[in-house]
Amino acid sequence: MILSLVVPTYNEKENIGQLIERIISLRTLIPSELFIVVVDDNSPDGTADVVKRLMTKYDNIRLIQRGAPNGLGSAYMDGFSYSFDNLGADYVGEMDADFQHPPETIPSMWEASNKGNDVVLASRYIEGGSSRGLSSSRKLVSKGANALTRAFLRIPVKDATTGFRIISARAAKGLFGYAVSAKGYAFQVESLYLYKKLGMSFSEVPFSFETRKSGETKLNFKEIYRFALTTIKTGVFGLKKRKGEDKDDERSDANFSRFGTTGEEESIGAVPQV
Ligand SMILES: Nc1nc2c(ncn2[C@@H]2O[C@H](COP(=O)(O)OP(=O)(O)OP(=O)(O)O)[C@@H](O)[C@H]2O)c(=O)[nH]1
Ligand SMILES: [Mg+2]
Repeated sequence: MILSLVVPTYNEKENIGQLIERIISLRTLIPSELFIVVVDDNSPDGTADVVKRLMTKYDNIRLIQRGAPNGLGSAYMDGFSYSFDNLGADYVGEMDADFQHPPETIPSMWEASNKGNDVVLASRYIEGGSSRGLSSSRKLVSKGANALTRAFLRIPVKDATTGFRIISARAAKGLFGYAVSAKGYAFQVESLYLYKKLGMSFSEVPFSFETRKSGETKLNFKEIYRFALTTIKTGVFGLKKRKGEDKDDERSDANFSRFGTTGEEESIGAVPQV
């Protein structure tokens, strides 16, 4: 089984090297071929140089370099696309570069994946999990985002906004057929919504969300606003199938030009819930 962990980075020079070393030290606990795919958006701090240096030491690291910050969603989509096309991945993983997602949780996530779960979420909000790395204001945002997601998208999990995940190829490949958000954190709930509509199985394993080790957050008010709007829109209108190069479609701003298109226009799950 091939697992490809995708790690988006923007100015994570202080974190990414240590993170890669720590993931690699767990290799024997993850009985599979493991790749780490870093998607860097031309970080001015030289994050990519750290990754390049480690690529001379380890043969299972890949680096996708993009021209400018282009959002979390599109970074994951590009990382997934690369993992399927070039590495033959059976599973893809999502994690932050800043140690908020402790690599030591990966083995228990991997175990849950191997029990046949398509979507394995590392969860702060089940027994054994915690969000101690979040400030009280960020806790409020996180709880609010989860409440909004529950109300509008009805996804059967406790932590719908977690960014620490392992997804089966059959689930993640479903994303390429739909107009999911290219930008930002909204991708996380839209993708879960789609997995639910595609009938995928879910599982949550507990983890402790830690404080960012170094560097600065990329979460801002604009992101929170976009997240809320996208969650509500998705709950009400569902997700559109991708229909090619429609420049007027606000959601086709996705930088997914090399992904397949369906030519169809119907939505999935377009059931008004409010
Ligand atoms: N390639 C790429 N990576 C990004 C972009 N935005 C965020 N990231 C990375 O995505 C991960 C999550 O971003 P964070 O800023 O840590 O978001 P967060 O965890 O919600 O915020 P903090 O709690 O403050 O860390 C980090 O590894 C970032 O470097 C982007 O536009 N492009
Ligand atoms: Mg973070």
